[in-house]
Amino acid sequence: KNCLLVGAPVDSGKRRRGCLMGPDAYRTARLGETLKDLGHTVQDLGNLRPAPFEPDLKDDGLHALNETVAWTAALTEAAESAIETGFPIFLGGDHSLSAGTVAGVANHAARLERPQFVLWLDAHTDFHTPQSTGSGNLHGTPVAYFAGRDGFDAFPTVQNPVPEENICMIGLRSVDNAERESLQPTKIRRHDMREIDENGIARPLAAFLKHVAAQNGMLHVSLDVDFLDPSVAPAVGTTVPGGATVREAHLVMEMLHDSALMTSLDLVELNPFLDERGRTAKLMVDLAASALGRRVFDRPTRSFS
Ligand code: DIR
Ligand code: MN
Ligand code: MN
Ligand code: MN
Repeated sequence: KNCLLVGAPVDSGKRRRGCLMGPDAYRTARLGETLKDLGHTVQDLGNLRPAPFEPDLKDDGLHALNETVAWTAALTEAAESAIETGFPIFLGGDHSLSAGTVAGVANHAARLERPQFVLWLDAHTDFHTPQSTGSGNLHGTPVAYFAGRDGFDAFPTVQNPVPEENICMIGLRSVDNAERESLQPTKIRRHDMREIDENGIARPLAAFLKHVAAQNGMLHVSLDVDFLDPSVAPAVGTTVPGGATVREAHLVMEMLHDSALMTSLDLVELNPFLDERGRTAKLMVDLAASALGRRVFDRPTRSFS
């Protein structure tokens, strides 16, 4: 693959600061060199900047709305053009960045007349609207945005919303009441940690990958650090106990590689200010490596269709 590293130091999606250091932490943890060693070509496109915006002077209800809208505009454009030339890996930055990256890659898929799919690996559903959010933190809203829910009038209009049945969430264990009520009637595939405990993580993922393959879809994967258990990934502002183990997360990534379906990737919510000597950054780099072909032994290619 031609891997394009796109730095997205978005730090406006929540009040606790530090995600702006994420892209450089991935570089320091040798993401680029690691992917080159796996045989990929790697281009680091540097860090993006938000479109011009009016400063967010006061924090009433929604935190840093103008800045987050400006990032969404810049990221939509950047994602749409990056995916033309390679496999973009968006280095976050908090999860509000996925409003733009998914909207952008979905525009590209629409031009190719292929359906866009999204795998959301997160403790949270991020299905709030700017009206339903209790925290006012817009990193809790990107799925609602790219799925085309109402209430995002301040944001760029989503040209190609991702259909509900094309979205799969795995790792869920912290869902606010308003999110649960709006999510439950939808066709979004949602797999909470209880289901993973009972059935394992491979089963729901294999079913989703089969669905993507059957429709010749483009697959965007959005990996939130808090998908992982805080004991192995402490560098995130919203830790939730009971998350994915190191092996569960690697298995997801290894299956994604074997499927050959993934077309773009977000690494989000890393807050290096909270890390322990780069340990979380290194785990995220190792997970990206598994998704891009690192393996212990060769295996026969696996078909999910
Ligand atoms: C919470 C936290 N549901 C909120 N969301 C997070 O603020 O809306 N998403 N941390 O990743
Ligand atoms: Mn998230
Ligand atoms: Mn989360
Ligand atoms: Mn949330």
